[in-house]
Amino acid sequence: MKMTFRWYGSDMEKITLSQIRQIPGVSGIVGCLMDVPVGEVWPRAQIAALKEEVERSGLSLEVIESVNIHDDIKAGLPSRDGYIENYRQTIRNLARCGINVICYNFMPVFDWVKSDLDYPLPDGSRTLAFEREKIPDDPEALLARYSSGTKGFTLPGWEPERLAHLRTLFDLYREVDETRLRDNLIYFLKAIMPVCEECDVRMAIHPDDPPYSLFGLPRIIKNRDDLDWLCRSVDTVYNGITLCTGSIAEDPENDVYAILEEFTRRDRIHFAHVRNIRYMHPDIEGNKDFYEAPHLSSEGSLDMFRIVSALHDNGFDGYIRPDHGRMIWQETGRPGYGLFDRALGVAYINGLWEALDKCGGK
Ligand code: DNO
Ligand code: MN
Repeated sequence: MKMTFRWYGSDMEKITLSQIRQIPGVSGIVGCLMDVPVGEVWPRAQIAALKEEVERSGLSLEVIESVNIHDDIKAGLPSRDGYIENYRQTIRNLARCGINVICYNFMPVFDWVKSDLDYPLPDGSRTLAFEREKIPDDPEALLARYSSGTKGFTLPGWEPERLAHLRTLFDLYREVDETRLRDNLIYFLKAIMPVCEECDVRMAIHPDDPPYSLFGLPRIIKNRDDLDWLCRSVDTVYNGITLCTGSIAEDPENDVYAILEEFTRRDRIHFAHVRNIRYMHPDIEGNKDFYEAPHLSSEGSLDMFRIVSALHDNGFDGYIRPDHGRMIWQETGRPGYGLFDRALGVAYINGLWEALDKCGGK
């Protein structure tokens, strides 16, 4: 297992590489180029500069999150081939700079959706939360709420220049149901796999967050069967998964432990996002509201020991990162991506891993 930490770049956030370097056990950064518009080729010089900056601080850069997919590819428009060609070139450029894993998602229009970016917990910390009834019917209203709640940060997948045309984006998907979206994902994967094989770069799809439909948009990476379909449809290790425990478990019907075990054994999990969530109303049938809890098992609904064991005991040797953290100790910044709580997450996951290594784990 290689412990990593997501970092948006020195001009995008105030957390520094030297701070990250001081979190025990973190060996690498999960990086990105936030200023390349979706669909364009990531310039090699810019990737190399990022790599150099990260390495100068004693960390490595082997994972990218995310190289986002242009909506024309997801919607299957004729113009997709040009964007796919760009994506292939981006993979080559990343490979030349030593990148092994690319995280991406295939969610139409939006990346993750939450109802609150600043949900207060009894201990005074703030976290991300999802309450179904707080999600407006009109996505424009959600967009307005996000713009005021993000304190000036651009959330990945919520680029203002793209979402300025929200209606047009929604129109693109009018005819795209789950079947069409699946076909479009396979078309994309088949086109890029030869480049991945040649460059030894593993693709790792992030599950839909939340793993069910919102605003009538199709969702195709929601559960065990979807992941199984993905792996079988393009049957190579280069077609892999970012297993995000929080996202998968947002549907309480998903058995996150069994999914981790199965796909680790199948060698398809190249990257793991490890976080805990707490279901708010587990007693109400069908209710899926949750907030993102501290990583510690007793603070949430997931058993983190079982989660880490599922990876450890099945030979996981990919990249791990703590997922979103709460805002604690007066920290302010990008929602979900403070320094302190994520550092606590790293320490805790490392502690579980060490215990498994020393006693009990296979
Ligand atoms: C949230 C993340 C997602 C993830 C993308 C991957 O913080 O887990 O935004 O980066 O969905 O493409
Ligand atoms: Mn995640």
